[in-house]
Amino acid sequence: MTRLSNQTLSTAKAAKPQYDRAAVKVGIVHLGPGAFHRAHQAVYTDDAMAVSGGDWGICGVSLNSRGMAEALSPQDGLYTLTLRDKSPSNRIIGSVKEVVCAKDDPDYVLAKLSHPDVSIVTMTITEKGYALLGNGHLDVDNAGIAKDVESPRNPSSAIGYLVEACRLRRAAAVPPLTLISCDNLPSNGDKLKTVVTEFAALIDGPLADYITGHVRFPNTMVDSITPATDDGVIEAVSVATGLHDAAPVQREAFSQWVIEDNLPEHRPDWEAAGATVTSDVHSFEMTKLRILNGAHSTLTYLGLLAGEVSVEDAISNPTLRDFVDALIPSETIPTIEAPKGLSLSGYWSQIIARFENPNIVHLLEQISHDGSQKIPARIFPVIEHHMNTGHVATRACFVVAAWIEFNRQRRAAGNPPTDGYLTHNITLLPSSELDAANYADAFLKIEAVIPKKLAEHADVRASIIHAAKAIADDGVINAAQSILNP
Ligand code: CS2
Repeated sequence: MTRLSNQTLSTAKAAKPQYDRAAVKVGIVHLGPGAFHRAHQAVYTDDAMAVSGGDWGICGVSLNSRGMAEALSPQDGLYTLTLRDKSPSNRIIGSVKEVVCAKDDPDYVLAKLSHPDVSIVTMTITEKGYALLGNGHLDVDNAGIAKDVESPRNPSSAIGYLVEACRLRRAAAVPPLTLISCDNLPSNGDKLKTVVTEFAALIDGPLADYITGHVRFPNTMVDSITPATDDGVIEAVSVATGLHDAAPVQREAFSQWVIEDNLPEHRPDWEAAGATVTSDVHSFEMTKLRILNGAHSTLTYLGLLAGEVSVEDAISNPTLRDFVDALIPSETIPTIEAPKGLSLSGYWSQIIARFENPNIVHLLEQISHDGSQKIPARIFPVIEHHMNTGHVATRACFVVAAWIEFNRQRRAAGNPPTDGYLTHNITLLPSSELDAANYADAFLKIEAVIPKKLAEHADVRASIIHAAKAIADDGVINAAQSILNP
């Protein structure tokens, strides 16, 4: 079958970029051009160029894997966005102009990052890409960071590249960058600023001052459910569009991007594409992380322990649904300061409907990865909030227990690890031969992951250990039912 590319684009049976793509220059570098970026920020940029123009082509940079460059280079960066909702639709996105693998050509990547046409770097490098310690500081012992601090002119980590790009721009008097984190972390821009400046301070004090004073780090909230692309999606896209696309992306129709109003004047017209620019990004991000992502992690660990496969399966399981629909209103929502005018119970109802979308198969396995980087943003703050008012959030504690028990059972069964941070800290991991209660007890001592205050709270600790034992002894469904109806 004919492949999607510049040459064949006109024959695609799908919506096409509505601007002169050939004339557009690269103005954005994106680190981590996986499915989420291409289904989200790249679509906003595509729409922004269609409405208001501008040289906002994207150069996607994969730090390690060649897969995306190999898939998209023969397609001139073009790919299909397939929206899976009541009325499915296909659209070719043109904003990504090129994709490169940094390992293959680091000089090219640094030249792009320091080019005067480029003024914005966006990134989806996942929670672990920030190399943050539980205490909010840069993990200088992280292997990638330690190597880049040793040899900062030849970076290989995302943070190393960003710092070197800032150095090159400062030295050549090229205007400073705006660095936009699009990962699911609370205060993602502030966290990015911390790790970038702490790294710079280790190698060059004045560079750290320049970054603090001149580089912008807006906080953002990103949202759109984007399951990984599989063969079924590739096949369906080729049937629908008449062209073979090796790297299409699928997502739900819903999409939201809230960006802190700390953007430069010269930038894509993302608002015209539906993004919200506001001073109040914090409440949006807290709402989304604790409700949507918190519910995702809940359904994931409980669901996988119960033998469910997808988010839709899990939300259709009566006990899991009752559990998450009790947890969010009773324990999560009371901890959130809602964005002005937003009803949190209405927001939660919409999310249940999104999870029920029958046109999307979102694998729990995908969401289960890197729990040690996700649970601290999604569930711990709920437990801590209630601790501060003298209560134990038993349902949220149950989610932590399910995550720990999932981890124990997976390891005991000899499955390969899917949590990079835990693997990195393997020496601290308790033996998976321990029984559930002793494993949970030992797991709660991993200081880099579990906040001390939480781990040392006798009632919270007891609640988590009790739940882990109940899950192991009675099965997750019975255990969840007894938490719901004590
Ligand atoms: C999910 C998110 O994989 C996960 O951890 O919770 O990717 C989620 O689908 C997105 O944040 C939705 O915007």
